[in-house]
Amino acid sequence: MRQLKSFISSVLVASPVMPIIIERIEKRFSVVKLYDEVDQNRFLQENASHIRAAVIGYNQPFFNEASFEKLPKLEIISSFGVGYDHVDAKAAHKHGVIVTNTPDVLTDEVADLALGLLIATLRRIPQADTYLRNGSWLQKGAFPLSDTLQGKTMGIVGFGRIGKAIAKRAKAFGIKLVYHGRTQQSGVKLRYYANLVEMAQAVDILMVITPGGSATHHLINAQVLEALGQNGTLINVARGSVVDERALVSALTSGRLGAAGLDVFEAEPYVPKELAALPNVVLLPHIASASHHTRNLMGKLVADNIISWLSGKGPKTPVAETPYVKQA
Ligand code: NAP
Ligand code: 8YV
Repeated sequence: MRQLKSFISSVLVASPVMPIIIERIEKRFSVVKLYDEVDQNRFLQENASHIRAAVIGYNQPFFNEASFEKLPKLEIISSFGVGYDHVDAKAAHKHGVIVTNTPDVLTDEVADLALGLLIATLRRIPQADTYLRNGSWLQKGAFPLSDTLQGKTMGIVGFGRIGKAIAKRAKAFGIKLVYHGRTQQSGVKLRYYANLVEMAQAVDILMVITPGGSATHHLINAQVLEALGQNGTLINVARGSVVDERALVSALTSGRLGAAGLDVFEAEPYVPKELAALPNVVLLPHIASASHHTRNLMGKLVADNIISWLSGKGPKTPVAETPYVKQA
């Protein structure tokens, strides 16, 4: 069993992450890769006294109440991605641990993809590509006419950083916009709907971009999908948990909902085969932030949160549940 030197502050990496993160931290601090250890529990027991910081990737539910008990010297968890529903941030706060995420650096990339997915879904771009490649254009003639962006009203569910960046782009396409969130935002001129079902009734498109977690679990349920209706389109770039997937499959299969474009799913990377078999959906493997440019910025911010903290300068982007209070 490898024993770390006692005077070193170590950064724990629970599961594989982008190399740029480790390379950046390793220049200043000692990094321990838990995933390389055969007996991980024993390794943690023997080295817990040196581990002050941890890096965690998306959807790696390592940090819960039990892991905080195992790491009494832990001060900060730097999580990859803006969404951090895979980390129990309230438990972290209780144990005096700061959690950081990667806001802002991915906002434009995700908003670009959301618009791309919307256009692909309405104009059936992937289906048209398949139609050409499989010889249907030659055999059957022109691809069937599609739906349009023109004259549409879109309701944004979650009008935060990314929601606003999506709105900016959608406005340029001439789409009318309204929004829903838990509270009406001052200074926002768009119509606000406190009631999601009422908004779904009033729009052609629902664009979902809230955080995941228990507060938004199945926010888009059968009633909301019913209200969106047979000519309605659902786009989800938030978290799979926000949409009741069974209700969605049922609405799409029966024709009670027009179409859907999905970047996220309830049990990733599993995607229900009923969804994959439908002709009126566009499915993406959680790629909204997945460009070299943006993922590198996210990785750099993950590392910089740790470096800044261990250098005594505080975290760069702490989440709301674990605010940083500078010691006097
Ligand atoms: P943000 O700035 O915090 O915005 C989140 C918005 O959601 C806020 O306007 C908030 O408004 C609203 N909201 C929160 N809880 C809600 C609830 N229970 N019901 C209705 N609205 C609620 O976050 P962001 O940077 O825009 O990111 C949003 C989310 O997008 C992330 O948390 C992540 O899950 C997802 N995301 C996905 C990808 C991807 O690859 N597909 C990439 C990046 C982000 P109120 O507080 O007023 O309710
Ligand atoms: C990433 C995301 O795809 O930031 C988020 O919340 O969902 C995405 O940017 C995710 O972190 C997976 O690497």
